[in-house]
Amino acid sequence: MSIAFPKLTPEEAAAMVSNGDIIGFSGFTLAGAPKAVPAAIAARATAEHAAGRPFKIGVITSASTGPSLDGVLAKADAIRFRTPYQSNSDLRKKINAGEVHYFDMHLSLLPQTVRYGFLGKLKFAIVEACEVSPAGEIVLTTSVGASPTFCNVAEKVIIELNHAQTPALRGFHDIYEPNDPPSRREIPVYGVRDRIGTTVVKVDPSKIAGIIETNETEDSGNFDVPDETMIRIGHNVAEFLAGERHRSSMQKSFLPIQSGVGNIANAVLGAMGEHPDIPPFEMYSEVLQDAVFKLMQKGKLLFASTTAITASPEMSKQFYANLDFFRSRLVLRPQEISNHPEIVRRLGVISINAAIEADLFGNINSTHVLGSSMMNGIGGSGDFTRNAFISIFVCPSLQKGGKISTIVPLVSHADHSEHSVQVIITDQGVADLRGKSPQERAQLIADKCAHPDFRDALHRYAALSKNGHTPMTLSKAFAFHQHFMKTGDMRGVDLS
Ligand code: 0RQ
Repeated sequence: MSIAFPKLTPEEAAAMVSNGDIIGFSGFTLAGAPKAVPAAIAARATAEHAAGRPFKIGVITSASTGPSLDGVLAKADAIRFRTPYQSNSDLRKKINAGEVHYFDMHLSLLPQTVRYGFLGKLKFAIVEACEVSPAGEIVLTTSVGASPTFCNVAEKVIIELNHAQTPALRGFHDIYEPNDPPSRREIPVYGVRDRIGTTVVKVDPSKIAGIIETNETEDSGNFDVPDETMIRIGHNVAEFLAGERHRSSMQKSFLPIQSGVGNIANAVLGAMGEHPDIPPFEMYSEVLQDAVFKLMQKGKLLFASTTAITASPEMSKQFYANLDFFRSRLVLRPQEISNHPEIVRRLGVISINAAIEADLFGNINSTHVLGSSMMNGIGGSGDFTRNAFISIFVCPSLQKGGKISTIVPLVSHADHSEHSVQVIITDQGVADLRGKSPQERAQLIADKCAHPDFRDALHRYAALSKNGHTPMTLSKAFAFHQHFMKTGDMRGVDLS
């Protein structure tokens, strides 16, 4: 392929970046992020700092990226602000030390927030591609995320053409951007498989500042082998959904599934695949992990819509070895479409996301440990939860060797309110909160979801409140957390 654009080294690309620039990078849950230019920007920051000059950039991505982007930039103190989602441990440390300004956003809203100009003017979009045409047609790699918007709004586009990614990825993507208000129309996705856009991102070729040719493998991780607790959570979810076919209007056809990131999500999907009463189904989700590809190979998953593919190295090998098989079974959409509330509600998506903690009323904390330490971010969990046919949260009843109860009187940070959360499932059981008052919810959640070590304490808490609609006692609402902060263990909490 002839390249009509300036060929740059990563260092030449990094030299174009100035202190204070805001950059939109491709990359969603490690998938499809540029790697060479971020490393060169980090080296540039280190050199500038050594020379006594300030150098920090605003970093907007689609979702989390790995050590090659968030990691190197965080370690080089090169990040002024960061949004919308992250999961890299080096960056997390800087965020929790107050050295990086991080703001956590619903992922479906990020592209329009950028287009509306709320985050400032993007100087560059830096995106990974597997093919670029002289006409400015870019074939993205393993994620779409917000890249079409970044390319659209940025002053200049820099492309990492990664030869480790095959151009045979062409055809997986479906690129579509809605108009902004007042010209916004409905988004015409009426079924999981509908394609409404183009296979390439089209940019004005004069905006392409240069191309960096690379040969870099994806940042990736492995999933833990599910332990006993995860297996029980997976079993409880699968049993609940199998039963739901008889309880609700889902009798005729099973509805599309959304599933979050991480080990628990992987285990839950695995369990759904094994359950004899769950028929082959479809997914309308934002990220596809290993379990999804296994379900497709088994014929249990018929089709998946997503914005990113986040597979382990072993599963990636299988994916690339069977591209034609997967091409006919999945579509990669922009996150604005994969997570769009309008479509989630229209399709009747069943959302399954993991929680850090849940309270007796059904409020969910997805993001913070002990109210103040950021873990990852809300990601797309809010996009799906608020609009789902049934919204489910899962978590183990205990964390940190039994010292922490994930079921607490009141969450220490609220991401999803009792009004959006319908079902909570732990290794202990299922609390179906639909149609339940706060008093009923508190009893159900303590009985069905809490670990026996904490059940009595939770009931004692609920019994403290003698008046009012919601069994809340403000002076004791954080007793579990306070006891942990004092003793390193929630067990033995005093509720007298
Ligand atoms: O800590 O890493 O030190 O072992 O949190 O927890 O149990 O391994 O579970 O990997 O599935 O992650 C909610 C974080 C769960 C994730 C969360 C500690 C725990 C462990 C990880 P270690 P597990 P998972 C789709 C939708 C928010 C975004 C979202 C997440 C580590 O699912 O980020 O859903 N979700 N997006 O020990 C102290 C507690 C804890 C706790 C967990 N109560 N107190 N530590 N941990 N609960 C994806 C996107 O939108 C991109």
